[in-house]
Amino acid sequence: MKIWNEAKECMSRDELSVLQGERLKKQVNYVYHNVEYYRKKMQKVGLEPGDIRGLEDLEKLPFTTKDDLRDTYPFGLFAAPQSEIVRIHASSGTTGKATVVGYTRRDIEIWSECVTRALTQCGVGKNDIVQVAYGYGLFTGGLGAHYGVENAGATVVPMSTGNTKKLITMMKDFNATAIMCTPSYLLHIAETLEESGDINNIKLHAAICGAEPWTEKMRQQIEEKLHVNCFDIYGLSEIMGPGVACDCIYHKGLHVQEDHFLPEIVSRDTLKAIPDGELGELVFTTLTKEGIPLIRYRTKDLTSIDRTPCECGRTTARIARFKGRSDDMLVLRGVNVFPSQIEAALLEMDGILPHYMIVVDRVNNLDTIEVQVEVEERFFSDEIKELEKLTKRIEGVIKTAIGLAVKVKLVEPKTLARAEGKSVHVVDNRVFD
Ligand code: DLL
Repeated sequence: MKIWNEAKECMSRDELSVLQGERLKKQVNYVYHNVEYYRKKMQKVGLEPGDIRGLEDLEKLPFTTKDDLRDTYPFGLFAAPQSEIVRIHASSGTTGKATVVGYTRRDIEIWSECVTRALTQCGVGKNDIVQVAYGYGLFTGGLGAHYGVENAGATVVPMSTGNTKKLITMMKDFNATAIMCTPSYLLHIAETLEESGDINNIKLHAAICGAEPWTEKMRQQIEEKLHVNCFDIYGLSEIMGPGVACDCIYHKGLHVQEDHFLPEIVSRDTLKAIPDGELGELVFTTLTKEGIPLIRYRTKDLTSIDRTPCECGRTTARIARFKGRSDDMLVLRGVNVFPSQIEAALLEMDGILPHYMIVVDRVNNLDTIEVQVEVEERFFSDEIKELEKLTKRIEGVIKTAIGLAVKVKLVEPKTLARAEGKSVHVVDNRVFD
């Protein structure tokens, strides 16, 4: 099977380490001289660019977290001047402030190449018609996938999200051969196709799914229902967007584009490197980024790494399917949500008590969100109509805050369990193994 960039994807591990070491030195030098925040951060621990002589010095560098991006909102971590930035993307933040990232033209070219490499891994090339049904806009999914498909020479159909009927009509009429969307949305599409009796009238052979946690079982269900080969694609806006890693036809882990992104797996407790194969937090250092290069960015995503060669011929390290996150960020229908966003929205309202519980479930493969909220006693003596009105109002406020529809259930004071230690605001009933 074709490999898009054999020179980079099949290097010996020794050659790759040399390349990564060189690029790391350059990237550290670049951020030191172009990002004041990083310069100060390095100076604080007594580091100068010359102290980083190769991969062996990586651990000397301080970590970067989402908070660093928030503290420097919106452009404080940008290393390139605005005149070189050709695109901005953003993802949701805890306090209404988004984390903002910027790309130079070269960043976009590298991103496109990474997505093209991923597509090639999935057997998708210029003879394919690919429906991109990730959201287009500030979210990196739609545009990131789109540029990669074009770069592969395939035909892109920029569907975005939100109109399943039209998507299915076009899937049939255009003989689409591949689709890129969240796994839960694809299962919804599959069920809609089953209901309309169209499931055997489609020509898809590949589905490239990601942006949210999912299980091997879901992957198999998609394959069975749609008769496709289904792949897992990973990325995060801070590092690039989709295409940081993707699995191949052997489905034994997601190949990291290691010549551009240097992965580490660290212990959740000590933040020190742990042996390959053990579960820990994934950390990335960008090696070639110009717009917003990040040093040792803590993704909070939990996985393990395998650096042995893959049957597909690629030598790049593979990360295992994600086992969850080490913070409280929820990924709901592909959207990143922090419980504190919901809390802040609730507490703005009159009559709402500071006790709530977010119950997440997966029904028919779609995430459902119920927010149970304690409200003052007086609302329960009012007419049912008043309660309904309040419910709708809260639903509206939460939707504005997180961009997702939720179901609100009002409960009487002292109904929700009180925590004795750290308060618990989320019950996630989804299973991810
Ligand atoms: O979700 C980028 C993306 C778009 C990836 C399309 C794949 C496909 P963010 O919105 O910044 O970026 O969210 C990143 O989503 O840290 C993970 O927690 C989660 N995530 C992304 N891909 C996967 C995956 C995009 N394949 C956050 N499996 C990440 C599990 C994933 N979780």
